[in-house]
This record gives sequence, C-alpha cells and structure tokens, in this order.
Amino acid sequence: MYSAYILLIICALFQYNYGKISAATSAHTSTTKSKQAEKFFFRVLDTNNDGMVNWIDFESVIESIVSKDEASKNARLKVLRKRLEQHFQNYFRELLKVGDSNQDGNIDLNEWLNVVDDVVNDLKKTNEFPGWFEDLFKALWRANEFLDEKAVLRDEFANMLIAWDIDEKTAEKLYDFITENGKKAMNYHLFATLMKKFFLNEIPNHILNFGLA
Ligand SMILES: [Ca+2]
Ligand SMILES: [Ca+2]
Repeated sequence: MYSAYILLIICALFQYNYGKISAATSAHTSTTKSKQAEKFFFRVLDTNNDGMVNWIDFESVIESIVSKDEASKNARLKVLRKRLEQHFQNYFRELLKVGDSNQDGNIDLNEWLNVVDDVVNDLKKTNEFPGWFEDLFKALWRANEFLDEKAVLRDEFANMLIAWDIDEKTAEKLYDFITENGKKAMNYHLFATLMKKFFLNEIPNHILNFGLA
C-alpha cells in the first residue's frame, strides 16, 4: 500500500511533466495530461476529497497502512506506525514550506502543480531532486530487504517494481538498461539516477517511461 501510494505520487508528477512537454506540440494532449495530473491530485493526494491536501489526508493514509488498533496490539507495528508518522510529518512540513503560498495550512491544486513545476525545474538545472522530495525515494528503497543493498539482484529489483504495479518484463528491462546489462552494480545511487532519468525523459514509448506512457 505504501509503495503503491508513492508510485501514484510519482505518476502524478510524471504525467504533469509529460503534459507540459507535449504542450508545445499539441494543445489537446496538454489538456488531457493536465486533467490527468488533476485527477491524481484528487484521487491520490486528497484522500477525503475536500479539494485540499492537509494532514488529515496523510493521517488516513497512515491509518490504511498500519491502523491504530493494530499498532496498539503489536510492538513492531507500533514502531512502524511511529516511523511512518514521522516520515509523513516531515514530508508534509516541507511540502507546506515550499508550496503553501497563501499560508492557510492546506495545499490546493494550483499550489500542488507549482510544487511539481519547481521540482522538475530544479532537476533540470541541478540534476538533483530537492532533498525533502528525494526522501520519498530513500524510504521506498529502504522498505526492501535486499540481500545486498549495494548490489541488488535483478529479481529483487523486479519484485520492488512489481509492488508498484509495474509489470515484471518492464522491470527487468529497466534493470538491464540502467545497469548496462549488469555491468554496473544496482545500488541506491543508481536507483536515484534511474528516477531522475524517468522524470527527464521526453521520448514517447521509451523504456524510461516505466511502461506508463
Ligand atoms: Ca483533503
Ligand atoms: Ca494553501
């Protein structure tokens, strides 16, 4: 569930970015794509559908991963829930800092699209994600129990991506692409490189679209 949630955030960002690129060639495509970005905002981020993203939305995500009830009965789940809360609190605090332009404590759709714009622009200029944003990818990587984190195997990598609803063949092709058929070790650094390439790729039907476009 946690992974799927993050993937959807990634998709929302990707589709928004992709929409902007298409805007130069087709106004119709652009409209379709920004509508998709909007859909993701309402379906994924704004979980209670009140038109704003705020802590209530994140709380319900946490509750759906580890409920208060489960956490009260199991020490391991209690720690896991606490960690998730801290992680999302940090993420939300940073999101407000960079995105809440009218300072009402909520992120509305326009504020969200501006945040996305800045993340992609930063990436284009510096080839780095903003630190707070990259924390999502770090959390995602660390959520796996790899045999060796510095040399993740092809099937381990594929399993991680399958959990994000990406099909096995695409996941394996991505692994071969980014490791140059196994010449490079699959570690966090290479994974972050892959995510950057995913955001910056402008070629339709390319493996770097993760089978999403
Ligand atoms: Ca909401
Ligand atoms: Ca606001």
